[in-house]
Amino acid sequence: MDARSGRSAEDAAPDAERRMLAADLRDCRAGTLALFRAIAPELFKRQLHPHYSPLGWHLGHIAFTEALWLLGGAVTTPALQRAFAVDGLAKSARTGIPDAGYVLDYVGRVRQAALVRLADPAHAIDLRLWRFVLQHEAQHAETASFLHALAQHSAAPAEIAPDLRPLEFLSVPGGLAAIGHDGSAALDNERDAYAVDVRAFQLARYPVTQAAFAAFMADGGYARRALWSEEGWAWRVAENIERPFHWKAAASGHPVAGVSAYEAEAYCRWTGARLPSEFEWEHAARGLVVSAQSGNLGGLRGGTTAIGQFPDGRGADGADDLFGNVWEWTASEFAPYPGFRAWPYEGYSQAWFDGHHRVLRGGSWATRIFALRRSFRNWYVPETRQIFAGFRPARDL
Ligand code: AVJ
Ligand code: FE
Repeated sequence: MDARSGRSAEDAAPDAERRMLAADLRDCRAGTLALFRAIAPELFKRQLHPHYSPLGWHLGHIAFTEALWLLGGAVTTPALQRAFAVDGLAKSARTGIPDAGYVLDYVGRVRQAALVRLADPAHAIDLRLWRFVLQHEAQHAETASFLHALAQHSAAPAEIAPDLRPLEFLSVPGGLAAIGHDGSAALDNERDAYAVDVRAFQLARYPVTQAAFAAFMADGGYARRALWSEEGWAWRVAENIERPFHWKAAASGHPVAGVSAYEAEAYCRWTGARLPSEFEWEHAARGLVVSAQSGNLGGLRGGTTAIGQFPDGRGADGADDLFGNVWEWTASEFAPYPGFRAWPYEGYSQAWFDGHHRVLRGGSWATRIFALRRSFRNWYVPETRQIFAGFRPARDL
């Protein structure tokens, strides 16, 4: 609501770009607040896993980042900076953040100040920066979604009947693949857009289902050393991993979720395949534009859905579920594209071009559509399995 005119942010926005931005900001924020309303108060400051900050930290960090880039740091006090800046409190000390009510008030005051600027035609806005902040919020909201799932996680093994049928593979023609994106929503790691020569290959039509993964497990996949990389086996043994993290009952036709890149690769070796490169994945998604119809997206369905439900999201070669449902591990290391320039700060992407991070593509059921496109790159270390990630194999032709 524009305090002066009393009109909604969209109506108050002086031009179409700002109106669209105002609408996306409102939608994103509504999703973020709905998520935090569903979180039990005692979870707000609790560290649920040593690798991740408490849920409440992500909410405060969303506001801190918005104030930093859109308000020049206004509204944020030194104490709030210390609490919610990435280089503020150590992760383990983030249980000491302010109470939920105080954080929610901070979030609201930052947004109010931002909307005043958005509604003011005299205030020039950097569309790319505002879209960065929007996507930043959406990404932390997805992190809060998987942390919330982690808090409700039950270790009870679900009985999933193995599907022994061979996977369906599609042929993807080779050629010059259009990689990356230069539009105002593009993040620094998607630039500069360029062409990559991709050889013809085969790609599984669907992400691997729980039932198909159960066949790997039933055949001793977790115990067979030969199926695992050196690193993967050492990790599997050290962490005593025996099944996917988000392994859920009565969902055999859903994509397997909560597997690491190591588990994905072991399955691929078991079936005589491999993970696709991120460029092969982007090529298979050529021509697709993300919309609410292209996949299970936006947290609208509260979890994964059975494969093959979104024909509007079908790729040119017939691949389904490319967008949403589960992120898809690729064989690609997170690395810069030619012409890469760190923006808006080095810590966003550049810090993670360290040879230890893998690219994931396609978004999950919790990913917001304005924080996803076929060129969008997510990245995590290969042993990560709390995120909503699965995979689909590829084969050389
Ligand atoms: C791309 C999701 C791995 O959460 O660390 C958010 C995105 N970067 N704030 C992350 C991000 C800075 C990043 N991921
Ligand atoms: Fe962040």
